[in-house]
Amino acid sequence: MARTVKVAVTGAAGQIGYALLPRLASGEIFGHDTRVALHLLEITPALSALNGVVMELQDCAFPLLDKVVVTDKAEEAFEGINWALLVGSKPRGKGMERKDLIRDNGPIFVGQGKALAKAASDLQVLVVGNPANTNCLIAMTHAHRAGIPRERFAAMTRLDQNRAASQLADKAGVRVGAVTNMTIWGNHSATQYPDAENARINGKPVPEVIGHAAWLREEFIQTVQQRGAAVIAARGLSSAASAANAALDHVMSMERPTAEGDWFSAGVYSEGAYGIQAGLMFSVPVQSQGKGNWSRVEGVKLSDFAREKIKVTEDELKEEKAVIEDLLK
Ligand code: NAX
Repeated sequence: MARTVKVAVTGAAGQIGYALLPRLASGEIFGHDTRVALHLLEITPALSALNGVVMELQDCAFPLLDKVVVTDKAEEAFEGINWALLVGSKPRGKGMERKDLIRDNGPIFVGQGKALAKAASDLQVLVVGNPANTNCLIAMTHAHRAGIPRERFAAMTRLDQNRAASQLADKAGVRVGAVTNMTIWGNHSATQYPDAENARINGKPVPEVIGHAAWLREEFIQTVQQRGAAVIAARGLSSAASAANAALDHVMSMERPTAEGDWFSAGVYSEGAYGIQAGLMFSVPVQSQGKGNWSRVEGVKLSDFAREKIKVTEDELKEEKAVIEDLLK
């Protein structure tokens, strides 16, 4: 047995946690020669529910599941971890504005960002809890002060990528594996821009394969932007299995080299590429060289239409940042 990978999951008693933990422990993510230790963080009132989840994990009898740490203290949860999946945050309540949610959840990521100083030197972080991009910016800012490189942080837009690829495959009548180069630009929110112009189906540009320019520019984009709301309307609960699946896809994409010519989407720190304001966590196309080393894909061609859409989501991220500016100090 080569090694043990330590994975922290926050909000582990929540619905995404429930879908995430068995798959992490099963060996399918880090390989069948790697043990997995789970470091589970919850708020104190949810510890009892979390203990129930841990009982279920025991009852799965996963041969690769190493230690399980259950705690309500971030410093304890993050001790020696290689991966942090920051899922825990409060959901948006009835009548709550996005701004209120940002103010409510932002402080969680100040404390957790600082506590990440306890992690292993190869730490990688994925922020899932909403508003994911801005929460990620907060956590990254505080962790960076403790010496953790900014490029170890990403906000999750993989669910949006998967949703977009699936819509395109359905329209083209192909299997979803035929869709590559799927970029989500910007925020994990209803302003995101899913980029069909640069996506490919069986290696060919999507507009050539699908043809319906109006569908690609209107219905496709809106369907992807509103997919989370559509799932809530149908299920009465927000996406959980697909969100957990996307988080695991992100982890696997970072751990392994990206297939030649392809890329995936992640909300990463902007240094001004593509004219996007520096200092935002902005989803762009990235390629991994494996083991968490990744680079932004440069030179993707953007039409005037794309630039307009990207501006809208950039403006939203600037506004979100302005709302939590004090939490970055
Ligand atoms: P749940 O409400 O089922 O679970 C959240 C859990 O987080 C709860 O158990 C809660 O006790 C815990 N929690 C709250 N504050 C915490 C803290 N300070 N430290 C540790 N744990 C804490 O929500 P769930 O459906 O699991 O969703 C979790 C988050 O993912 C939400 O913010 C949700 O909006 C977000 N999502 C993000 C997605 C993305 O693509 N980036 C998609 C799915 C999902 O909507």
